[in-house]
Amino acid sequence: MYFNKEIECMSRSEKEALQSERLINVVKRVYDNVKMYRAKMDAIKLKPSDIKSIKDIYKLPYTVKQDLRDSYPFGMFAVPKRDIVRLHASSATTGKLTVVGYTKNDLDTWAECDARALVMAGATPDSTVHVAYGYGLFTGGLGMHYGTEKLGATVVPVSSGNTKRQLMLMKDFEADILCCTPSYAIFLAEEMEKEGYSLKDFNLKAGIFGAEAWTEEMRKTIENRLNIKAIDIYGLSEICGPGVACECSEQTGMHIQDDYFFPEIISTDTLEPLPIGEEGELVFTTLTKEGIPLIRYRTRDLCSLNDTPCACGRTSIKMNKVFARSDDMLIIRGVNVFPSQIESVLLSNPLASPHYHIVVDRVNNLDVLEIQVEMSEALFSDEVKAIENFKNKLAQDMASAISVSAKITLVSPHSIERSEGKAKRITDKRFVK
Ligand code: DLL
Repeated sequence: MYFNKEIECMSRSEKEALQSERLINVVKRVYDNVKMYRAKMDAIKLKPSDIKSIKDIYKLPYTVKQDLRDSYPFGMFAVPKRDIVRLHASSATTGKLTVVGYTKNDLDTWAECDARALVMAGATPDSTVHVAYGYGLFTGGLGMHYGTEKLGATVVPVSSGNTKRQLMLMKDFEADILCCTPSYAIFLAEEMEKEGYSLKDFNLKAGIFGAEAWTEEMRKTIENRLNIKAIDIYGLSEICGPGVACECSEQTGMHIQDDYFFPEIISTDTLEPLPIGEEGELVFTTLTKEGIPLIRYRTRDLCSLNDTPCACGRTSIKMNKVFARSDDMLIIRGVNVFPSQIESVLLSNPLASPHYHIVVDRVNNLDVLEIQVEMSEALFSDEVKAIENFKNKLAQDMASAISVSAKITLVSPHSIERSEGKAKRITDKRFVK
């Protein structure tokens, strides 16, 4: 089933024609209305008329998060403020927030993306969709909310927090689709057990999980514990929010809504575009956005694209799972380590729980990596020898996967802080001294 078969199954050549027409148009609009783009294009002597098709996209300059910060709050808007009907902003650990503004058409496009995503995950107009992403300046809650309404399904706008009440509502309202971060899905599963529910009490079929990186091993863990299909959804507020891309039931990469968002992968070293299939930084150009159109926006997310035809019949290009943000890559004693590698090793061991925290420090000028892992209840009540064996095995597996030695610290069940939104899995003490 599709939400918009005509677009979702459009031939690649028709899609390319549509992308070309839209790119020509958006480049004209940003040149005429956004000072920063005019300056960037003038600096390289590029005129809007030089962009004749989507193939010319490589001529255009990149946009980075700092551009948005420098133009805080509304400097990159391409329409008068009166045409903006909603603002969102993404949290900043340092510096200013990045603010995005949507026109009525932008909101409609975004809802369309999430309606398509919901159908990909198996939702129908008869579904009840439990939205446990946060509502507010974060785009997760409202994005999935309007997508559900556009599909004509029933939305439960529960937002994040109050887990006991979430479980009660999920059961009583018979939600078949759950939307939240993957880390919160694990927490919900744990709380279900704790509160004495059985999986039979729920009507859940699928979960639409995103907003943070998660591994295939985490997917298996969630699918087993909740007995649902766990679907990956990707997005970022700068581009619109959740729904820029989403998996279908084949779970072989996320279909990018490439009639609206044109993807590229570039090398983080040379910034040159890379061929399909190679890993690098994901870059998006918004083809129809009015409020704050972005040209070749560098997302900092690392992944690869995949254009093998999908068994579901959708023709869009897909993105493979994001394995890291370039900002999250840890360099430990000169070796690049991605948190996702650590998660994969942990969750490949059936005795480990999906709760962990990574601590990096510098002791006597040497980087030290510690991985705090929660023991499962079964392991916790096991003999000391079994616990020792588990710890040694984990340390060995970790060293061969990430090529640096890590200190494994086993902690008691439920001692690592649970997250209701994006999980914070890393403390890097090296840069806070
Ligand atoms: O996290 C939007 C969203 C909400 C996506 C709900 C999916 C579901 P931001 O707060 O702007 O927006 O954060 C965007 O989160 O650049 C990625 O680093 C990360 N991210 C989002 N989805 C995924 C995913 C929302 N499926 C940033 N896998 C992005 C890996 C993801 N990382």
